[in-house]
Amino acid sequence: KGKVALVTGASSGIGAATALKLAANGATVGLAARRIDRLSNLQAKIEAGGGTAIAIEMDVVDAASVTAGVEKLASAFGSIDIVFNNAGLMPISDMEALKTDEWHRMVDVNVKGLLNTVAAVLPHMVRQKSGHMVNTSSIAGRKVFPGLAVYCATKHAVTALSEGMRLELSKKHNIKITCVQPGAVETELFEHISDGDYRQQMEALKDQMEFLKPEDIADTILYALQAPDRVDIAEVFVMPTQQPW
Ligand code: NJP
Repeated sequence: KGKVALVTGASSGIGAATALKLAANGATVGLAARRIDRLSNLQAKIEAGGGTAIAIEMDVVDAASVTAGVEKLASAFGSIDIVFNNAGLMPISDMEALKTDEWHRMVDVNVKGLLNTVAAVLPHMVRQKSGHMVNTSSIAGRKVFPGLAVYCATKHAVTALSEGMRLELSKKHNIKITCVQPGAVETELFEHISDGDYRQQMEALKDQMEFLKPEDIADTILYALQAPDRVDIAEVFVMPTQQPW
């Protein structure tokens, strides 16, 4: 039977592109995010192409909503084989601007949201003695940039959590963990930047270089997921050719 996959942040960008590729490659895909209308449209698109998907309204910050969504998927299809922990946000600002709501929101979604998903899916994968978790970190999970101190802190946390889980889970429970670290990808991520100057800078960057497309990251993830059992692709760092920093 095809694998059952959960994708968080499936309503746009990298998550939507990856969900489409997973479905095109035979997986049954649970499409999770808050914007259910977008997820329903994506579900219809996947089904029109002969695939299987279900839209799952989920706020990753709300542990009960995550558990309910995971149980819905597992009970409908019998297992959870792949989880793409991808929901995230990046509202750039300097620390001195004290945008504390944005700081907390990033920690809540990018870190605690991921932990909520991990807590909900791990019991399934441990019981199955198999599974593959892919976590969206970033170049910001390897380096630090001005305006991005809190975002970088959250993505460094994702990198550390991924490696920690890999060390604990791969041999003992046959669960693979892959940490994906993209450079700039053309998605809606930048639309949530409330600081005018940084927003302008990001817009200007789009004229200076060609960003990655969400499908490029989806292809990378597919490559990691399709590796033979003996191959554990722990980290993948994917950059636009024209982004040298
Ligand atoms: O951005 P976007 P990306 N509960 O804005 C969801 C990382 N990344 O595809 O709930 C559940 O199109 C939101 O869904 P909704 C980035 O940090 C990107 O670029 O309906 N879901 C939407 O589907 C992030 O971790 C770049 O609003 C929640 C999705 O998150 C990941 O890639 C570079 C949620 C965001 O989609 C995907 O972002 C890089 C919640 N509470 C890393 N809050 C890049 N684009 O350049 C948000 O290194 N979502």
